[in-house]
Amino acid sequence: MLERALYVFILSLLIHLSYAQSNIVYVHPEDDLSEIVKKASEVRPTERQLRWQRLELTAFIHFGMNTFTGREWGDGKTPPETFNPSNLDAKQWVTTLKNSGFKQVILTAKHHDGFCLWPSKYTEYSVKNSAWKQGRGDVVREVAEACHDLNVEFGIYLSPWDRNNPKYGEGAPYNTFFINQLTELLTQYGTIDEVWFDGANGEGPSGKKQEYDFENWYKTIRQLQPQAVIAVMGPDVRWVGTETGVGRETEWSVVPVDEQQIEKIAANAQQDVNFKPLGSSMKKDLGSRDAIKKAKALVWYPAETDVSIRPGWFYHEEEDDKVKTAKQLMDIYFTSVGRNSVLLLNVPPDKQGRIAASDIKTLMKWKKQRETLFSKNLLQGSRMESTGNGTLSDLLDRTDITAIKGKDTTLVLEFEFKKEVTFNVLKLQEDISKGQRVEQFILEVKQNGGWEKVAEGSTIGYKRLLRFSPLKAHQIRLRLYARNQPLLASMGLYEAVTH
Ligand code: FUL
Repeated sequence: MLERALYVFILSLLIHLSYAQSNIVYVHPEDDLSEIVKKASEVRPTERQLRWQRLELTAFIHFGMNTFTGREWGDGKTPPETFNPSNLDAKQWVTTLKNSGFKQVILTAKHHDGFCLWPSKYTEYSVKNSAWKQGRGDVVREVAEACHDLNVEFGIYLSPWDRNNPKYGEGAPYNTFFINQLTELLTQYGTIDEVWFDGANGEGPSGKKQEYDFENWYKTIRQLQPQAVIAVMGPDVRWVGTETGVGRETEWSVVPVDEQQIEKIAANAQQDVNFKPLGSSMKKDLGSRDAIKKAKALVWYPAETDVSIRPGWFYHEEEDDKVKTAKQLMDIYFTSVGRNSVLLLNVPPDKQGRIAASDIKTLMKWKKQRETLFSKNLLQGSRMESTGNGTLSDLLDRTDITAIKGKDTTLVLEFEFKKEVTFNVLKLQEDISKGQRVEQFILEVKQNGGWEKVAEGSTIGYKRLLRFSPLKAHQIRLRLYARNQPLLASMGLYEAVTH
């Protein structure tokens, strides 16, 4: 009898653990909203999603035939000899990006024109028939090696839309060709950390459109590089919905499972140069109570914000004076990383095969500004009182594991400073390894004996950054309201000096 009870207990514990730690949680028809909300708070990222989210800053490299033709979308007809960088230096790309704080680089191994930056066995349209290095070069290898040598993660962009390949539009033969190309990339270049598929699905050389076999492509990736996240036409990482660097203020990483369906993603994917996504990402909230109340299941599906440092994705000389300024990049940092998403910033090398001096200058200036801004956390040396469990030193030292845990679904922290502080930036981080929970946060300042609200927001997630006009205070208070016990990982108050 006792044995049976123990058996039932262990079994239910195991079921509970696997349920509680899952990346997907199913909703039953009889679940009421409070049950659904609780379930949402229990959805967790997979290991690969968590590793990816912690990167914060990732870089895109758009480089290829378009670099030499001045186009954004090539038609696949430009002769391969046209590709001829005079001084390609992949180490310079990766070093520049690493020095500016990027943790991962994604290279356009093949863009829509079908031109391959590696000598693929399955097409003649590649570097092997270019003038560069008499056809013996391999850009993918050079970038992969530079990344691995410099300890920067490496990802590939492989465009499903191929405007050169005659098989495109024929169904199975193209999908097999695509898997062959994927296999080359996933087996010949060491570890791949992200595979990026965009949704463009135009006509091929035969005038036909191709039906993509995403399922088998995903299987190939999981088999060959299980640690790689698949974005954004993929199950691990979601496109935020804009290409301006501006994400949602309310950004839930837990969303209804429908958001992950290929048909839905495809409807919002770019189809031609003038394409605008159907839903305005700025208005549409994906994970609030209202958005999840009718969900069949809830999944962890976090947002990635992609934007280029220049007007175009590829390098064009005439845009040398339109490189984003350090101030613009800082704004983007606040509206992407600071809104619970990972930034994917594109920095395209020029015709020589080098990142241009103008781009390096702005990247380094922005890096310095970030370092200066976050160098001094004003909460250091304050006295903290909290309704939860945890200490101030944990809150200041930790970045993404629980420092302070609420006793119920709320958490209130009060800070008293030795002398008045001036601040205009607030940083908050949740321990997302256990889910995303906070629905509302309020920052208050003590004034004339009472608390005055000075800033507020909805979601926190991995990281939330808010900027406001400078405030002076002797005492401040933070109030959190969550879907479950809040797990605050980190908090900071800073003073950004604006020039
Ligand atoms: C889009 C492409 O059409 C653009 O050229 C660019 O590569 C962007 C990142 O993805 O879908």
